[in-house]
Amino acid sequence: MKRQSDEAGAAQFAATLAADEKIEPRDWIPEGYRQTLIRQMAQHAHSEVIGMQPEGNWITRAPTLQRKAILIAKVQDEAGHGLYLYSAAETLGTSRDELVDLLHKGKQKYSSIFNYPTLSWADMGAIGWLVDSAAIVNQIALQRTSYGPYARAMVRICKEESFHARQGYSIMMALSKGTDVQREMMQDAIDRWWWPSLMMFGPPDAESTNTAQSMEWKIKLYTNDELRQEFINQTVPQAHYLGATVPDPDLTFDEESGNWNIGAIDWDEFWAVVKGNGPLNRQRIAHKLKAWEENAWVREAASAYAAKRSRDRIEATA
Ligand code: BYC
Repeated sequence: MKRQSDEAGAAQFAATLAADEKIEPRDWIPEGYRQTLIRQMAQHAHSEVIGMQPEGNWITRAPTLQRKAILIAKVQDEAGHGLYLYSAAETLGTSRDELVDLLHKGKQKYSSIFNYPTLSWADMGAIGWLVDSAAIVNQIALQRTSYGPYARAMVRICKEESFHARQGYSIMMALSKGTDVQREMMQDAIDRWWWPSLMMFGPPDAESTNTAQSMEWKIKLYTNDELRQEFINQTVPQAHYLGATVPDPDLTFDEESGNWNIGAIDWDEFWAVVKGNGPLNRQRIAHKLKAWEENAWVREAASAYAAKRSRDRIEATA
C-alpha cells in the first residue's frame, strides 16, 4: 500500500517538475530532494547571518550619518533574509534551532566570501557592489527554483539585494570621484574582493558534485560557471566605468560570444577557505557563538512572552 502511494507521489513529483510548477510542503518529495534543499537553504541562511559581520564591523566608522543609516539598514536586511530562509527550511521538517546548531558545530557551511576581512571603508562599497551583485545573479535564477517556499523567499530577498548593490556602487562612485587616496582605496578593495566574489558561485562545473542532480530537480536552473560568466560580463564594464581595473592580467573580451574571458581562478584558495582555513573562519564562528550565548536571555524572554500570550488567548476563549 505504502509502495503504491510512493509511486503515485513520485509520478506527481515528476509531473509537477515537468510542468514547471512549484513543489509545495504538502507534496510527496524524494528524500534526496529534501536533503539537498535543506543543505542549500541552510547554507544560504547561514551566509546571510554570518554575512552581517564583515559589514557590521564598519557601522561605527561610516563616514557620514547618511552612510551609517544606510549600512545599518542593509545589515539588518541580511538578518531578515536569514529569517525568511530558516522559515522556508522549516517547511521541510527541520527546525531553525537544529540548523543553527549544525552551523555552530561546523557541520554546515556558509559562503566562502564572508571569511575575508574588511580593511577599509571602500570594502563596504566592494561588498555591496560585487558580493551583493553576485548574490543577485545567483538568486534571480533561484526565484524560479522548484521548491515554492524557497522561490517565494527569493523574490523579496532579490528586491532588497538590489538596494544593497546600488548602495555599494554609490560608495564606489563617490570614491572614484574623490582624491587620489580615495581612488587608491577603491582599487585596493576591488583587487582584494574580485577573485573571492567569483568563487562565491562555487567550484567549476567539472568539480561541482551537486549541480547535475540539482538541475534535474530544477533546484538549480543554471550551472556555477554559467552564472559566474553572467556576473563577469555585467561587472567588468561597471569597473571600467569607475575608472578602475579588475586584477586579472589575462582578462580579454571575446567579440564573438560577447564574453569577458578571465584568467585562472585559484581553486586551492577556494577549497582552503571552504574547509575552514580562510583568513577569518575561526573568528567568524567564535563571534557568532559569543553573540548566541550572550543573547540567550532574548530568546528566553521571547518564548516566555509567546507562551503567556497563547495562555491568555486560551483563557479568554474558555
Ligand atoms: N562557499 O556541488 P557544488 C549574500 C560547496 S549570502 C562555501 O557546486 P551547490 C549576502 C557546496 O556547498 C549569499 N561552500 O554545490 C549576505 C558543496 O559542498 P557540500 C549566499 C561552497 O550547492 C550578506 C561543494 O562546495 N548565497 O548574498 O550545487 C551580505 C561543491 O559545490 C561554495 C547562497 O547560498 C561557496 N561559495 O552549488 C552580502 C545561494 N560554493 O554542501 C551578501 C544559494 C560551493 O556538498 N546556494 N560550496 O558539502 C547556491 O546557489 C548553491 O549552493 C551554490 C553551490 C551555487 C553556492
